[in-house]
Amino acid sequence: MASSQASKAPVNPADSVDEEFVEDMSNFRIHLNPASMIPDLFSTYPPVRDELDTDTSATQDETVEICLPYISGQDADVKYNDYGVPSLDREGHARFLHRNLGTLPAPFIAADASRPWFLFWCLNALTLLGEDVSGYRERLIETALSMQNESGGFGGGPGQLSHLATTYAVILSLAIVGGQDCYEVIDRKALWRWLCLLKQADGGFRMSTDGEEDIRGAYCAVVIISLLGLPLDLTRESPAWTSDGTATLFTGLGKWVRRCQTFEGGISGQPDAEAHGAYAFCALGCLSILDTPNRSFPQYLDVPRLIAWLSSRQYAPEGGFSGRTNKLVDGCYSHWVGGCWPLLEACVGAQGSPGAALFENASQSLFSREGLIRYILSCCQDRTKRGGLRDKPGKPSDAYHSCYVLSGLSSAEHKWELQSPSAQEPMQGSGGPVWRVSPYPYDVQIFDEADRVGTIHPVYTIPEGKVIEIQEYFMSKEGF
Ligand code: FPP
Ligand code: K
Ligand code: ZN
Repeated sequence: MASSQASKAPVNPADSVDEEFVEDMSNFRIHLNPASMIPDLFSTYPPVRDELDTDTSATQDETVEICLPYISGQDADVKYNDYGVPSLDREGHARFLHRNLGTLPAPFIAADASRPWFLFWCLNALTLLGEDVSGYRERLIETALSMQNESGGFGGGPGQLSHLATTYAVILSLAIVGGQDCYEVIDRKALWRWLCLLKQADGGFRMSTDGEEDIRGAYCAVVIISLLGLPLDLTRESPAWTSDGTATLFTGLGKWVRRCQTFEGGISGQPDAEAHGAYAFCALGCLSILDTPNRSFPQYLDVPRLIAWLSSRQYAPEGGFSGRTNKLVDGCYSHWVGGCWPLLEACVGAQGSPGAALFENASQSLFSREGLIRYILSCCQDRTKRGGLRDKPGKPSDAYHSCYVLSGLSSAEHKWELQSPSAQEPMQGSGGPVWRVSPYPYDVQIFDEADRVGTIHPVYTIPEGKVIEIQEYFMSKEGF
């Protein structure tokens, strides 16, 4: 083409075919492979590595080996954008999640007591993907009713003992789908009486009557109480009831949470145990409801040491978070650890607090959003027909990881700000500070706009509009 045109017109040297130049240009295209668009930090072996040979260092090395081809853009079957980042397979993941709400194969019998969790994980993940879940309303209501006990709370299935985790999962599911018919499933009076039985004299909550007392209980209980506007008064049957009548469902809870901060700076499931990222989120979520983060965090926690520990959870080159010291990166910690950052930013960056100057530059962050987004989009997607999101390459996708990987992606893509944090009232009810969300103001946005997922409330982890709707519904109701 070029040469025949060149013969009819005055010769422009730029039009002539230079074989050497063409050769160079094709080399140039090779240089433009995704790896060249990815910072060395995320595409090469780590500059510092543990040289003491232990099982821990060996599995860490193996994990880097497994993840590197994915994060450094080496997969010939994957289309990368200009930053070497693959796109989100929305359709594949949505299909996977809808299937997980259907009949599951026999091996899932082991997860029978976690059926409420499957409802929450799938409904929340689908909502993050922008899917309409209102079609599940009737089935959800029927299922939730079958799991509710007259003595209060929800079990994992019909005839199962009420448990705080399954109760939390059912209530969040009902809130996600929303509407009066969903809300009215909940027997709030029985639920309140049951929560009073779980509340302990030392301030914490058990997961079930006679069950273990841990920080999941502290988080799940305050989420339920504040979403449903339950009274804080204790029944006389509560182990935490005091004869002077002053103790409430919240009494001593902050102090109990404080007992879970460990020598490492992280938070453990109960006092004197090992710090874990999932429990850090429970602690911060709980304290964010008891009061605004800029008051409640420093009141009960050593915030700088917690930030140091949480920062150590992000690894390079993987880019994602681990759950605890000396353990491996895993997609679900994109939420459990990733979800701590907006809460901490609200604490450290609050107007008038000493750290506020840190956030004067709007795109300042306490963690590497780029690293997390690279890990999620490169390593956590099952790109086969199966779809769904996962812990890491080589692990099967599942509903749990789909929910928490997408939740973490949402947190990395958005900026949350707590407005008017100087209000004197606790966060429950109206008139308190309001969380506001906007797209994160990246200097350079490495993900495509089409891969922006929905937003979830940084404390309640479900779409923020759904939090307001259920709170307003019960606030406008007289009594139970
Ligand atoms: C260790 O698993 C995991 C834990 C000790 C905590 C798990 C808790 C949660 C995921 C969430 C709890 C929160 C609520 C609201 C119920 P592992 O040893 O398999 O993983 P690891 O090696 O990454 O630590
Ligand atoms: K894990
Ligand atoms: Zn995981």
